[in-house]
Amino acid sequence: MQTTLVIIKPSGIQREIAGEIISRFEKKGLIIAGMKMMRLTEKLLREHYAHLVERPFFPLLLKSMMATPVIVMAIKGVDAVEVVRAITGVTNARKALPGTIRGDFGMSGQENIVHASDSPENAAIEIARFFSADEVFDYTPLVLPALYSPDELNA
Ligand code: FUP
Repeated sequence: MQTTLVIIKPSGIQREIAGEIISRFEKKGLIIAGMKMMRLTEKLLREHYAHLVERPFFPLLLKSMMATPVIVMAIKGVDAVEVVRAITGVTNARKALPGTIRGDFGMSGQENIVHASDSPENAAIEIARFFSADEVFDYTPLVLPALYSPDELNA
C-alpha cells in the first residue's frame, strides 16, 4: 500500500468543509493513518513549495497557506497517490471536474481547498516533512476484506 499526504488548506478550513473532505476519503475506502492540525511556517512552506519559490505568486501563496492552521493527513491505500489526486482534481478549481473536491468546492487556482502529493517519491518526502514517525499509525481496519481482493492486498 502507499501512503500519501493531504493538506486541508486554510481555504478548506475557512469554508468549514474539513469534515466533508475527510468523509470523502473515508467513504472511498482510504485509510487515515495520521491526522493533526498545525500552523505552517514560512520555512516549511519554502521547502514544501520549493518548485514555486521563484514564481511571482509565491508571496501570495505563502500568505494564503499561513492564513489559518491547516489539517494534515497521511492517507493510505493501494495506489493511494493516484487515487487521492483523482479525488482532489486539477490545480485550478475552476477547471476541476464536478465530483472532485476542488471541482465541487472551489473557484480559485490558489484557494483550492486541498493539497495532495503528486508522486510516490514526493509522498514519502512530504509525509516525513509533516509527520514524525510516531504520528503515522499502522493498523488494520476490519473493513479491509470488503475493500480489496486478497491478490490486490498482497501485490
Ligand atoms: P498542485 O500539485 O495541484 O497543488 O499544484 P502545484 O504544485 O503546481 O501548485 C501548488 C499550489 O500553488 C497550488 F495549489 C496553488 C498555488 N498556485 C498558484 O497560486 N498559482 C498558480 O498559478 C499555480 C499554483
